[in-house]
Amino acid sequence: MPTEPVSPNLDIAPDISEALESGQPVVALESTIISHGMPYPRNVETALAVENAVREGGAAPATIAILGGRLKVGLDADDIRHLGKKGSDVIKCSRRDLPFVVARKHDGATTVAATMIIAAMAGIRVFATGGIGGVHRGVEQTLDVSADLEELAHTNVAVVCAGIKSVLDIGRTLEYLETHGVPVVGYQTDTLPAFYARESDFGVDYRADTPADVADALRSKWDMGLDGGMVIAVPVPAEHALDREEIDAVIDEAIVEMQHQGITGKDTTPFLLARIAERTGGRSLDANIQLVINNARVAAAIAAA
Ligand code: PSU
Ligand code: MN
Repeated sequence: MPTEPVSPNLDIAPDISEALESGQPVVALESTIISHGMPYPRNVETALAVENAVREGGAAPATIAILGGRLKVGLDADDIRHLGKKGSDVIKCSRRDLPFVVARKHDGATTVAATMIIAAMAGIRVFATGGIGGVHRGVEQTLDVSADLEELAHTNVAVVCAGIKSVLDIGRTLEYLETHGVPVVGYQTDTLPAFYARESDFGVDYRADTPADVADALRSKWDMGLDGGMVIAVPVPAEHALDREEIDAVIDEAIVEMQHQGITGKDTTPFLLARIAERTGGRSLDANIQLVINNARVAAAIAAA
């Protein structure tokens, strides 16, 4: 297994370092989904429920964030409440934000990219979230490509998510991942899930039906020295899925509104998530919560395998 440079600013919670030292399964969880991805107090309830789902799956949950400039691996409930209450007053941190947030001893919520970096430092290989960033629609004008993709290209952490949201340009996101050698795996599906909806118009590179199947491929990848992550795409449970045409129409409207308001850069994903939740009367938020909990269960099983 690869080793990563370890920062002097890294704090691993005692239960997590014990689990890692004794070879017990650990699942990393991100914090931008708490502060920027969902409204208070459901963000806090969800983060705690996701940790429980990991525990029920037989793994230790390590929620990751930056508190007072320390890279925290494993938060307690008070830390999670703090991030959930502060919401978008916490700095959304991707790779480029880490130097200043750490040096200035600020609080930061970690995106998929930053969570992968810190998880890798701690030696955690499996990470569960809702959605990853990708190539945005309109990339021809904006060049908006999430740093999450670049991190997946280099950092040795598997990301269990609910596929790729149609907020993004799904086809171009897949092309980018292919170029960078990141396998996109359908968990018990041949079709790439589209977050709120169980299906997109795209297939996956490989289908895996069991946690062991995924774990074997990860081991093989890293044993060969092929650095980088893997996307494990899990469809939202059928009873919580939204209708594809309906959600796509809502997303189209939200994107037009975002362009009118001149929202760009790191504010785009939080804006779109909030607007979509508003326009669906909260149904997108319900789906989002259920899919993250489901991903946490799958990630725990992969980590155990
Ligand atoms: N997708 C979601 N919820 C989220 C995010 C994405 O459904 O909370 C967050 C994740 O933290 C992801 C980040 O890493 O947004 C991507 O932001 P950007 O597109 O600015 O890279
Ligand atoms: Mn972006």
